[in-house]
Parts: sequence; structure tokens; C-alpha cells
Amino acid sequence: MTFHSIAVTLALALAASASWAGDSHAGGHGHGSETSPIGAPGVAAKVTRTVTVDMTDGMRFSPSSISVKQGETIRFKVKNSGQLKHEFVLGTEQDLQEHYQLMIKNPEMEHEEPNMVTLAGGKTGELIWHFTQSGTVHFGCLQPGHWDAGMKGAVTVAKGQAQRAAAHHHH
Ligand SMILES: [Cu+2]
Repeated sequence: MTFHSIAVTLALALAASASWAGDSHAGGHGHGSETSPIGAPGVAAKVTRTVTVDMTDGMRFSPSSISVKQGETIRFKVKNSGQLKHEFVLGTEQDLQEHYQLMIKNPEMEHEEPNMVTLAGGKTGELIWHFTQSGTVHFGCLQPGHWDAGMKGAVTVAKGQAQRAAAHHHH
């Protein structure tokens, strides 16, 4: 398979899929978001913590390294301190790489998914995410050139105690 046909296949897959974040390339055809390695979109009522992330024209996220616990729902308050358009996109490293290649081929591609927030210079936005699996969830800016310039980071998800379900019974 040539790179071109891979990209085309990916583009078709993206167009056909309502939930890019829910797709697991490694896991085949499971669409259950609870089993996605990166987690699932979260709801405001379940937010346990707010994490502020700053994006700059220096092609950096600050912080670029974030620690959370499995089961946590995080509200990411994302601020674009630069003048260029930047975005905060959560994914596996492979998903981000593939999506970034698509963005390079289609710079005008409008993409808006639950696992990302795209912001014009000076704007602030937010993204609520439920981290269901322990491990590393990557994030990056997929604007052409930005990922290659090192505009990326990682969320380390520590294995959580399975206490939440039990505690819930008392209410
Ligand atoms: Cu950027």
C-alpha cells in the first residue's frame, strides 16, 4: 500500500466515522468509547479537576506533561496565547501522527471532534475528558508544521483504585 492510498483510506474512514476519538486502530472494530485507549468525552457534572493548558507561537504547550488518575474527568481550560491558530488534540501517538499527515495534505480541512479544541489567537476554550484507561494519552497541535516543531505533550494516567463504584452505593 502506498502512502497515498493509506491517506485516502484514512480520509474515507474519517468521513464515515462519526467519532474519530472512539476508533481504535489497534483494536479493530470496537467502537465502545469506554474501551478506547484514550478514554471518552466527559460530562461537566463529573469533572474532578481543572487543568489549564497554554499554547504559544513558540510551538509549545505549557504544561506539556500532565498527570491524572484513571477514572478522573478533567476539564482542560485551553488558552491560545499566540497569534496563530493552535489546537489541543488528544489521541494515541499513532492517531495523532495519522491525523497530522491528513492535515498537511488538506490544510483547509475543518475538523471538530470531542477530543479536540481548535482556537484562533488569543482565544480560550475548554474540553472535558474522562480518562478511563491507565497509560499515556498523547496530545498535540495538528496545524501544519506545529506537530513537527514539537508542539506535543502527554497525559500520564495512573492506575486508579476501583473505589468509586463501591462508594457510589452509599448515595
Ligand atoms: Cu499549534
